[in-house]
This record gives sequence, C-alpha cells and structure tokens, in this order.
Amino acid sequence: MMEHMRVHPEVQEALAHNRAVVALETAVLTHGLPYPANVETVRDMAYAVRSSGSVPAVIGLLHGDVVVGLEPSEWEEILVDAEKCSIRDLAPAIIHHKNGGTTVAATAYIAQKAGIDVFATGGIGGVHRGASHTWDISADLYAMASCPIVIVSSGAKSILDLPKTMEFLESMGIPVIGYQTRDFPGFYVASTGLALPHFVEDVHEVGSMVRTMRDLALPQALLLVQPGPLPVDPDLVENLVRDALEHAAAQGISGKLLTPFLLNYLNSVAGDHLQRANIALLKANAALAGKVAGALHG
Ligand code: PSU
Ligand code: MN
Repeated sequence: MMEHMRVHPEVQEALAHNRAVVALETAVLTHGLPYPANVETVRDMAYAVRSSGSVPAVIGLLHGDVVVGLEPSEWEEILVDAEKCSIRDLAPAIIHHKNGGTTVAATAYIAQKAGIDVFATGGIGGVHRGASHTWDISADLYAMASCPIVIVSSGAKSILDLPKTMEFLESMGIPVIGYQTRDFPGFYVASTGLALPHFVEDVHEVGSMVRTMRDLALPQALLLVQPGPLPVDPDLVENLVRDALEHAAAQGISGKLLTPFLLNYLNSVAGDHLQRANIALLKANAALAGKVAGALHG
C-alpha cells in the first residue's frame, strides 16, 4: 500500500477475497460533463457496476489523497471542482493537496497498483489532429502500454485523428478488441469505418484473453471497445468537431486544456443530444466492465 493512497474498506475487502472490482475514471466526469449531470452519471455508473455483480471503485484525488473508492458523500466535492490529473500531474497535485479528476492514464496506473484489473470509461485520449505539428499525443496511449488492466470504452472521440490513434495503439502493442463489433467505435458515433483486428462475442472470451496475456507476462492493457447505445449522426458530429477545433485554434487553446475545451464546446453547442449519448455510453461501459470483472473473478 502506498502512503498517498487510500482504498475504500469495501474495495479492500473485495480485493482481498478475489472478488470482482471495477475502477471508474473521474476526469471524464470533472472535465467531460457539466455539474450536476456528472454527479448523477457517476451514481448511475456505480449502480450499473453493482447490478452486474461487481464492486465499483471511483478513483480520484481528494485534498491530495489518491482515493480508490470515493464515498458517495465525496463525489460531489470532486465533481464540482477539480484539476485534470494525468500521470505527470499526480505528484504535484498530491503535494499541493489538490482535488483531481484522474484521466485514463492516471486511473489505469492507480487502479492497477491497487490490484484492480478492470476499468470503465467513455473514450480514451489519443493522437490529436495536427499532431505532426503539435506533437499532442495523449499520455493515455503510453500508460496503456505499461498497465496490465482491461479498459472498457467506446473507442475515442472524433476530436482526435482516429487512424493515427489506431496506428499508435498498434505500435504500443495494445490489443484493441471489439465487443460484439468489428469496427472501432467513435464515442458518439457507432462506427468510424476503421476495422478492428480482433473481436469477441462474450465476456468469457475476454477473460480467456486476459489470462493468456498474464501467462505471457505482457505489460499492456487490453482495450475492449463497444459502440454506445444512443449513437449520433456522424456528419453532425464531424461538423461540430471542425467548429470546435476552429474555436480552439482561434483562442490559442493547446496542451492539457485542449481536450476539455473541445468536449465543453461540443456539450454546449449540441446541447442535450450529445450529452445523452455520452451518459448512455458511460453507463453501458460500466455495466460491461462489471460483467468482464465477473468473468475474471467469478
Ligand atoms: N476523450 C473523450 N472523453 C474524455 C476524455 C477523452 O472522448 O472525457 C478525457 C479522459 O479523461 C481522457 C483524457 O483520459 O480526456 C485525455 O486527455 P488528454 O488528451 O489531455 O491526454
Ligand atoms: Mn494532450
């Protein structure tokens, strides 16, 4: 156990008895959804994990403590005001006693250190459009190369350069596995037209793959992807993304602020429509992650 890490007793108990636990990310909520919709969403995600027979562990930083399994009474405090914490932000945020929403990179790292092997999120970070000039490539991709954990997501948003993101995943040796799909989903969009190299039909197959990766001592995460249940029209999304990117460029937004800026822009101009799709896929991914954890620990 690390000095700066606090694990919820229920999560500790489940891990000690080899029962199914699912980590839930918080940057997607602190920086991807407005308050108070983010509080309702984390509650629904935790409920979805429990309904599929697993214990939820919401991960984030509270006053500089890395918390694995935030209490419902603590959700509000983080979701109303927190910094976005990727891996490089962890130590600075801890020593300055900050609240933090942890990204896919930071959550995968923390969860895996705590002994959790399944994690649910919305979309992963990836290679940004224009990366050949900006070098903006999410730390999520590097973290996935060295954190052996199952990450359940709906692919990546079309704010990114998705073909380059897929290439990068391949270079890093990260298996991208379609859950009952053969196409890489694009978050709001059910299919990006990018073919997946591998797919599975049920969670038992995922369990077998994970056990095989362990047997081979592979260090990578397994990225399991499924389309969201409320897909949005691809042309609509593409137009909004182009708009959002133009606004970001005009305002000189870059670095860690870029992803939240684009997400907020999409949420604010498209209104309910995209937000409903976003929330629906987060719940669906939490439910699937609960089943995957059950297959690994049942
Ligand atoms: N992509 C999404 N939704 C999100 C994020 C990315 O479609 O909410 C969030 C996640 O928390 C992800 C992070 O880990 O942004 C990646 O940020 P960056 O690109 O700055 O690494
Ligand atoms: Mn970035």
